[in-house]
Amino acid sequence: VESSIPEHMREAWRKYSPSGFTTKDQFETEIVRHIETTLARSLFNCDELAAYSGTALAFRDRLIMDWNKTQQRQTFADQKRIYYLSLEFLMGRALDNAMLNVGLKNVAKEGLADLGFRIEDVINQEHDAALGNGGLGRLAACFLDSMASLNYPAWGYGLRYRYGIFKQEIENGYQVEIPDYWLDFNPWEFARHDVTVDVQFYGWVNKYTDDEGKQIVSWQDGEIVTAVAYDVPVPGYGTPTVNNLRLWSSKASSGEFDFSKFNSGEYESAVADQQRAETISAVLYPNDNLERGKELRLKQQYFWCAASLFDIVRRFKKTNRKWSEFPDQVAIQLNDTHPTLAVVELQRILVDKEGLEWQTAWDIVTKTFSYTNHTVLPEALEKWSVPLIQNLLPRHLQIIYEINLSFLQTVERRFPKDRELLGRVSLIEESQPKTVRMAYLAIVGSHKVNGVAELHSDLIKTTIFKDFVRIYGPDKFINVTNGITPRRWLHQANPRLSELIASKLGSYEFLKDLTLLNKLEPFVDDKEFKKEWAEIKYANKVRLAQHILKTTGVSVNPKALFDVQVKRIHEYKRQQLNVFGVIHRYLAIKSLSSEERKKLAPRVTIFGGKAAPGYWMAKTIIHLINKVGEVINNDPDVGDLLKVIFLEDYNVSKAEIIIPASDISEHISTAGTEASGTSNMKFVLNGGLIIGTLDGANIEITREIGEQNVFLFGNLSEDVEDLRHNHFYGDYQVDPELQKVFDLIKSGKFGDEGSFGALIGAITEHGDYYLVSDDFNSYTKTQDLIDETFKNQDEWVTKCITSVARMGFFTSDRCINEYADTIWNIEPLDVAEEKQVRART
Ligand code: 6GP
Repeated sequence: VESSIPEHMREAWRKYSPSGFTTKDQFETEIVRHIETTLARSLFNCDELAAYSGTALAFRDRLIMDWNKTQQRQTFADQKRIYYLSLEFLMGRALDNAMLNVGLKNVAKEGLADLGFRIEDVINQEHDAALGNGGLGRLAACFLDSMASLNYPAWGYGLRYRYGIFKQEIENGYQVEIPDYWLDFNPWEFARHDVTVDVQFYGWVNKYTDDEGKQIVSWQDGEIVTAVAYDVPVPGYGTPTVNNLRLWSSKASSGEFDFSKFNSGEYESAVADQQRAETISAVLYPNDNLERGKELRLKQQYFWCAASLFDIVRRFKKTNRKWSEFPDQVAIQLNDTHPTLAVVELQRILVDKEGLEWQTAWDIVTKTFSYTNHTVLPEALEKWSVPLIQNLLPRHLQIIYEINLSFLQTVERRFPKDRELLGRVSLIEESQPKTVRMAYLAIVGSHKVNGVAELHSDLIKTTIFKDFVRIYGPDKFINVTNGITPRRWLHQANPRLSELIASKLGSYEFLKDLTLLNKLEPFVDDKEFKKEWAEIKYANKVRLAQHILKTTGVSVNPKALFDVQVKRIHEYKRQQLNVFGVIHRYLAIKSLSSEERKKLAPRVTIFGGKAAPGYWMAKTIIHLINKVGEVINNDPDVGDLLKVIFLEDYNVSKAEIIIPASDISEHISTAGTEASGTSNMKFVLNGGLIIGTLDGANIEITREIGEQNVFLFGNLSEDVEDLRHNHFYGDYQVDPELQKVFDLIKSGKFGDEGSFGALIGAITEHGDYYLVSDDFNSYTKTQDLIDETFKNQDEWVTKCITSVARMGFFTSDRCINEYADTIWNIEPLDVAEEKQVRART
């Protein structure tokens, strides 16, 4: 490398290269230095935010050194890397995670105490990095943690949004969205102003034959926007590996506004150009499981794919290998179809820029890419309008048509005379306007396609991708059941439980090998252990109760059963079923005498989650929950027997408080609609039980922990189609108990009869697509069973412990190893030597 220091001068570098703090005194030295010099503050004006900043900077220094070494090690090792392309990374807070992964949280705790701070208060100063909507984005974050913890040479590539997912406030029971400007002080990113890529948009395609008779295709003119790299270190747990997450930020290609315009007095248009460029990475689209086909979104996708591909190809070219070796060095995972243009972009680079033959290039492309599908919901499947692509990416549209042509020719040869098949699998849908089916393009451009839980992977093979299974054979389509990182979701979120487990198992090794949890099972009869277990759950509930009181003003009894449903608000996730169930319970309480009421089990039903700003039904569900809460929480007949809470602004850091405090959590989607779900795993791992439908990963969780430990209810996915049909054509009637709930809502008891009427109408008049009425009876009966079971606390705790002991399968480490073995064909890097060096120093 041109810019490296000559060999004879490297000794000085090595001698002075910092080694980072390990002791409390060193930590204090570092934090005070950072507060006084980096932040220019002093002990006379050091608030908690300054203490957070100083702590973060001290830990960052440590991470950077490991990060640099990791990057060097991976370059020297020169082995295959995995690039995880995701438009969303829902990282949450970084400091606590960094402290735990580096293994110096206690040092920091004591050091901060010496300096006058409580570590919890310092951690709470951090703004969540919320560059994602929900499951898909959080999965990407868990994967980064596992890839680093397992020492895989892995990079994440995403966008550096200036605004993450909006902050949610509840005003008069309605959701209000507040912009999430999160970059004021972000010590976890490094601007690489020297790592830039120019990305082209619009323009036109010039095809001609050069002097040597060669066909040249050149994409000309248009607009250039510059991508600037921002790198975020991703520390592994208990390993020197620190991987890189590279996020691209957009700016005008000159870096400034146009001076000629500026000097000639056209200030506004000069600034407008600059702002248009910056708009590309300005804001995360706030839709979960929904695609809206907006041009700016397509621009985001191409901008990010083009910059990432350029970067990956640049890195490969430094190794001076033949192009045929590209797939031996590079694996690229498409996190849903959002990065599918990367397939087209790589083909463009290889053919137009590097001069490879079409078929040679295409073989390289398909060996490189693989695609994960995260949903079967039709409204979430991306389809881009052909005229839109034509205008924004004229060359890419040509390549898509060429890919389609050669694909359809292959299909025709294999299945002659099946014209309908050709129409069904064409990458182009003959709609008005025509659209490109991105999932089909992703399948054709990949060597493996996976779903995220067994049922989901079966469903995509038998429904939306059925024809492609016929064409490619079944081996291209596989299942990789999702997982979660036990570092954040057990050790960080629930430190006391983690400690209790470690005390029984003899070490924290289970955080690296979660199957070791099975050694807990013999302790289900250990009285003392069970007592401590229950105490920890209670303490977590007290903490959540305090949070509820502080944020909603409602006081809840931590001895009550805490029933939690936190996730994005969506009709398919059926928060409406839950709130109708709550009203049903309210009616039941009201119908009892005060003597009878004493026998009931007190319950707190807790909701949390954001609705997409344009999703009116979801917003109406939030409104109903809040209004129901107002009535029930203030009804003296009810008292502690039932409280209904809506927690504002559900996000990763709030999940870390809520999940460990749950007794029962709800995963109640219409069967066949939730691809996997991942919070179901988090709740069970934290000693909570679940009520759920036979959907997504609930099925596998049940298989692992045993049917007696799960509260299952509702219709099966295979019956959904018939039931829906019956709503229109059979002798269909709404469940009578549910009808009573509707009557109460319609009476105006909770206000706003008009919009709540639409929620009811979706069920009574518009076919009840999500089967709320069909599942209502089974749901409420199962809730009654939960009440009964909870009364026997000893039995309840047994179920919880047994379940935790059997959750080993659901670590994202297992999941990442499966991807590595069956899709990416990559090996972890050996870090034993590095660990020894570290142990000596
Ligand atoms: C989600 C699925 O809805 C969820 O079931 C799954 O656990 C998660 O992905 C991770 O696999 N899908 C999305 O968030 C999404 O937007 C396009 O899919």
